[in-house]
Amino acid sequence: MPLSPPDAFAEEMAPRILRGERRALARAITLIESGRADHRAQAVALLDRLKDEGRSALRVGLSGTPGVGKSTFIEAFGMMLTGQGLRVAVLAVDPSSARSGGSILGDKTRMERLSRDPNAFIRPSPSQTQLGGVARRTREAVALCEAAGFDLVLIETVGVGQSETVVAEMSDLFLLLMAPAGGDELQGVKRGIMEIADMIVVNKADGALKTTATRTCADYAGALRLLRKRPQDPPGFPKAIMVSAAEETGLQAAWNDMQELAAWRKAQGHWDTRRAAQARYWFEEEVRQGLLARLTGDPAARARLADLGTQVAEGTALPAVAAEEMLHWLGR
Ligand SMILES: Nc1nc2c(ncn2[C@@H]2O[C@H](COP(=O)(O)OP(=O)(O)OP(=O)(O)O)[C@@H](O)[C@H]2O)c(=O)[nH]1
Ligand SMILES: [Mg+2]
Repeated sequence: MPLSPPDAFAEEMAPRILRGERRALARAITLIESGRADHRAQAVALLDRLKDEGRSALRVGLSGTPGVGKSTFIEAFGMMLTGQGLRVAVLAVDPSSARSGGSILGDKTRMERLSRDPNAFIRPSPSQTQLGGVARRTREAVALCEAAGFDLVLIETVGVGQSETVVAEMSDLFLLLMAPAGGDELQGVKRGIMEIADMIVVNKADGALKTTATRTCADYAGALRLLRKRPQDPPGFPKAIMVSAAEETGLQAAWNDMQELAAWRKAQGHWDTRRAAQARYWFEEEVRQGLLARLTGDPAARARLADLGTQVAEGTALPAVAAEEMLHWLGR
């Protein structure tokens, strides 16, 4: 099928996205994830066409180590919200090494009820090699979900490595899902992750784990109090709470907390400031990735890099001078 020109495509697709047509949304996200230049042009035209519609969802990042209960939580929490008449989209950013191809199947079965709910939209992470690449596209998928009228966009990531930071850069609120654990394991939580969390949600507060969960929650609350106070936090935040995704307890309280935090940030102007800073971040990230692609994607650039590298290795050029020459060449 021949591709329609970007503007014509955007004109045709935009009203369908705005009506919340799931098939149109899924197709547009596929385009966003595509590596082809003509797909890219269509996707960008569509995003550009939708950017002034002024629709805004609450974007919530959710991270946690494998097995902590992210999928179970999203299913229970999502079902609760759709039950209240809200529309919920779920996207994922995964560092590609963290999961095998089985993840889509696994998540669809874990979120079985939610994936059949007409008021929910679930999109697994695309398989790409670079976290940066996946994340940039997920951020655009968030924008599409927003235009499609979702009230809440949940962005899930497995808590390994850098993906939390990247997800936090596209979220209004960031939740860290934790399992009940002994005191020693608390030490293992990286400070940087604690610092970006708005809420630490201790899951599995049920059955035999409930006592441990209570203690873990108190420990995290204590640890959060020791962190530097951030201007974007009202009194009481960041906070640690307990839920059981399996028994569906604590979920409404978690939602109330999220709404309270979001409302406060909006009223205080932190919301707009943060979204503006995020837009700047993604612009710069796009430039960085573009430069990198030019460096590695173009055979002539690779040849030039190899050639200059040889000169450096042989001692006929200084690394700094050769780098300067390379950058000049790229920018020509
Ligand atoms: N007791 C208890 N078990 C839970 C709860 N939530 C999840 N589990 C169990 O924990 C295991 C992992 O749950 P998942 O929801 O698949 O965890 P996940 O974080 O999505 O894991 P990955 O997708 O592998 O990163 C499953 O066996 C769940 O049944 C809970 O609230 N209480
Ligand atoms: Mg999961």
